[in-house]
Amino acid sequence: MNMLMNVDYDGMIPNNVGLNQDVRVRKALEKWHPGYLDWWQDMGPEGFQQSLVYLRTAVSVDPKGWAKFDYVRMPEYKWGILLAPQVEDRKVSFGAHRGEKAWQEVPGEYRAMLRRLIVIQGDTEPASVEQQRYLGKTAPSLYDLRNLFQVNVEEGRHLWAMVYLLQKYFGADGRDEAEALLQRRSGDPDTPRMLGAFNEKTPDWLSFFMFTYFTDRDGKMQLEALAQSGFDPLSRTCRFMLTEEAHHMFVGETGVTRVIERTCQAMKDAGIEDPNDIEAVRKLGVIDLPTVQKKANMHFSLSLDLFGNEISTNAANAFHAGLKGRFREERLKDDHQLESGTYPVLRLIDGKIENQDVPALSGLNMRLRDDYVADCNVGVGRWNKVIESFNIPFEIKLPHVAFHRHIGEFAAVKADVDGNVISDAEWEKRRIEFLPSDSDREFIEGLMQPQYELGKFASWIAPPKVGIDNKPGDFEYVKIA
Ligand code: BYC
Repeated sequence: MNMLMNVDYDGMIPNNVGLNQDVRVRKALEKWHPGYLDWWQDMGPEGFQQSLVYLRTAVSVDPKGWAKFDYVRMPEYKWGILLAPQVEDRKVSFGAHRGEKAWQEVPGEYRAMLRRLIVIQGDTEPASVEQQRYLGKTAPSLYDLRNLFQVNVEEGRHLWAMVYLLQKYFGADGRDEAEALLQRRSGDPDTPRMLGAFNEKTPDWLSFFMFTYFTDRDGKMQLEALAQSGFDPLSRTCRFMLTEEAHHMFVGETGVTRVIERTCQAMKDAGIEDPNDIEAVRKLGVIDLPTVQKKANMHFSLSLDLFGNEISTNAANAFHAGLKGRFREERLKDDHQLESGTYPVLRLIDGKIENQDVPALSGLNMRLRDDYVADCNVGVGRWNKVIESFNIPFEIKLPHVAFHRHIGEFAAVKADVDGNVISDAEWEKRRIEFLPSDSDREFIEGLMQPQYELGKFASWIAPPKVGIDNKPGDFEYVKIA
């Protein structure tokens, strides 16, 4: 099958869902479009709307070649609606309906639950664009500037993806939710975004890399779980979104790697052996490793909150209904119904952190979170390999899951990075040992000076190993207007 043939690329909304024949949905989306563009102008990348950016645009859903690269002004980006190809005879693969035909329409009894999942997913996409909107002003290179904008336009496309599902399958209330997605604002005290981590600031580029490493990886896990959905249009949408998501995590992982590499190189050149000699390292115009660790602590703990509560009836119901599965459900060897059986969950029991076996269905948020932590550790291992290659005695470690939490049982206590419960007073005293302090923030802020010269990079970050789309090091990724 030639999947390219199914994509209508010339209309106002490129798509492979037959919008041309679907007049009602097309009209609804065309009506939503101007509001989206207003939102993009108001809340999208500040100061670069007229610049020409070397971006990839999804033009097909063929895994072998789905994107084309070209210069685009961001407001003219083609935000298309692309679903992974329909799998013939796809079945619901878990929950009470396991083995039944996957649904092409919303099952009435699950309508509210499904809408909630889609709205929460949709809400995170524009939120991240809002959080990152000032970063262009301090980009460490044109390469990084382009990557930021690539991530931003694709998060915009992911919003379109969720809005399509709302408009197509949820009638008037779907339309209202689609509007509301353009009204909420990250960090706004009156109309905040729905999940905590998406109301935090992304104040500097190290935070941006940590966000794309840790928070986009939550995105990956949640999308993987929704890609299992028995509601086929949601599954197909998420499967295609995951193709784009991989680049976002690449930006995060390689971004942090390049920061670490530059720091280690500068330390070596200056003959500094002690990674904790923060003052000496900072004088070199690079970010000391303990501060990198604190940023990781911050973004990892905020991202853990996105997995919800330890014990979750919502998660149990969504699995039972066949709407949200587990990570790589099809590879797991059990009955895929989980009506019996348990899962070990770290809980707060009488003030102590202990493992407890809970009904497998109730522990699903934590199961996904455990898979997430394992996935996070893979890249952390690669960061440590870089440090090791310079013979510097320092290891980046992910903090304990009880550390710095705002959602779930551990929100009730203060814990150090090793998971020891500590008093409020001790927490206040040691907080800056674990999380960036005002002076850490000021130092990083001071380093964040834009570097827009062709092929040049800011002092605190190494160049990438290879260019985007195999372009040479001095390629003009953004023609700043
Ligand atoms: N903040 O039963 P529980 C991405 C609420 S990131 C605020 O544990 P559940 C991206 C919860 O709503 C992926 N409130 O919840 C990354 C519930 O309230 P109600 C985004 C929270 O449903 C980077 C109550 O607490 N996608 O794509 O099992 C850039 C009870 O909680 C939070 C999804 O998240 C929180 N953190 O789990 C761009 C997928 N956590 O409704 C994009 C869809 C919980 O009872 N969402 N609450 O009043 C879900 O699967 C689930 O809703 C959650 C929460 C995992 C978020």
